[in-house]
Amino acid sequence: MNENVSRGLHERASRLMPGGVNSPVRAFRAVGGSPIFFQRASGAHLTSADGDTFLDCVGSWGPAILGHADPAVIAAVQRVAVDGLSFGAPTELEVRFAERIAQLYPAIEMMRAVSSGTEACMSALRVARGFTGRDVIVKFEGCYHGHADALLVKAGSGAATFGVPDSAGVSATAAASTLTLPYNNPDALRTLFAARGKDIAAVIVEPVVGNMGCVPPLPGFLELILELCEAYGAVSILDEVMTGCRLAPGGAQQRFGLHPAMTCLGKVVGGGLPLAVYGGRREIMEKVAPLGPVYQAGTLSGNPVAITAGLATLEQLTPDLYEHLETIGARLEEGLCRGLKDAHIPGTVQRVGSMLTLFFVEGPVRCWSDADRCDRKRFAAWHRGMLERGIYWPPSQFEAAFLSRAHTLDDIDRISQASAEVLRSF
Ligand code: HOZ
Repeated sequence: MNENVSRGLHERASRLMPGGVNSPVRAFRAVGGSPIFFQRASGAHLTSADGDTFLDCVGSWGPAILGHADPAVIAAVQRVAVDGLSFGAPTELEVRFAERIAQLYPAIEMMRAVSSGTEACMSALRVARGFTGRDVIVKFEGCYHGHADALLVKAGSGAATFGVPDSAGVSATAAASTLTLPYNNPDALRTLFAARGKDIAAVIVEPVVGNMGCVPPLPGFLELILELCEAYGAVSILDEVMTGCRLAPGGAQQRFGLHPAMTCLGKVVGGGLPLAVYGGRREIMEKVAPLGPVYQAGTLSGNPVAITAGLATLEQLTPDLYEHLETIGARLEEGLCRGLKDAHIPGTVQRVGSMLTLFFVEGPVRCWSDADRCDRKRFAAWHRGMLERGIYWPPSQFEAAFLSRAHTLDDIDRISQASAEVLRSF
């Protein structure tokens, strides 16, 4: 692997961008070395600026469920782009997109398109506060819902990766109304509601956590959140930015049979372009301006090119796709576990569908304090070994890997073999 061009680019980038990147985890600080700069992606493969090809397990952190540069999505984007990139006015495309989302997510009776998952979660919280007239937000340690002030409290993803779960620059006032609980702990949730239930505006949760690595919910945990919210007049918000359209066309809520008050979507719904959605029960969403008093707006919201990429992706979310994702996901889980066992390395693989994490700690990992016990040094060495074998894995122990329609069984076996080889070398 030749990294000279990437290193040179990173040096130039570092003069102008913090860490030389536009999003922290990309900087490779958690795994050492300097980040690979990319030029092209196609199917399951990425080509670096150095001319190396990698088998990709990041999938742009989730959106690339069909594989990179899916021909139908690219063709649709090219067709629509010539008609104008942004109007700042409504289009028929947005109507078709909203109709499709409403079909896939019966709990979303009304919605807004925005440009990022951060924006979707931040707006959903504002609406929940406006609807309930209450301030308190409940989130779970290690869950990440974007970088809005009130949500950067005990956050996962990059915040966990760099050990700054409570960001500087967040005022005490912004953080004061955010209460955090351990994920998968029903007793803590019941106790909090018994004490503060009438103050709680919303509980926001990743239905399968991707941002402390992949952590599935224990049976009944999500149901309890929805039940308690309902009983106390609080708004339940499923943050399906990662899981939406990934675990099923209708996301985790379809997979687990849930009907939340509000939902946030991102990543897959935009097919690789900046697009996200928040929405939910009609009476809640009717609080949004111009119908109601909660303000939220955006010049690029509902951008026609992004909406087109989203629509062209949603059209391809067939049962075959999910069957394939389940098959390759299970095979990778099995292959990675075998590698750990054969090399006698303590670790566990957690997976739901096509999102998964190899944790360097004995499992199960049920919450942040479990994840926090991982051997980060070992992860960094493993990551480097995978990279040297042409596998591009998320450069943090606390992110999930994502598979796509473009991954073949041979690709999966190659990943498992590479992992086994690296683990044996420890
Ligand atoms: N925090 C994002 C995933 N959880 C990473 C985004 C990026 O670096 O592109």
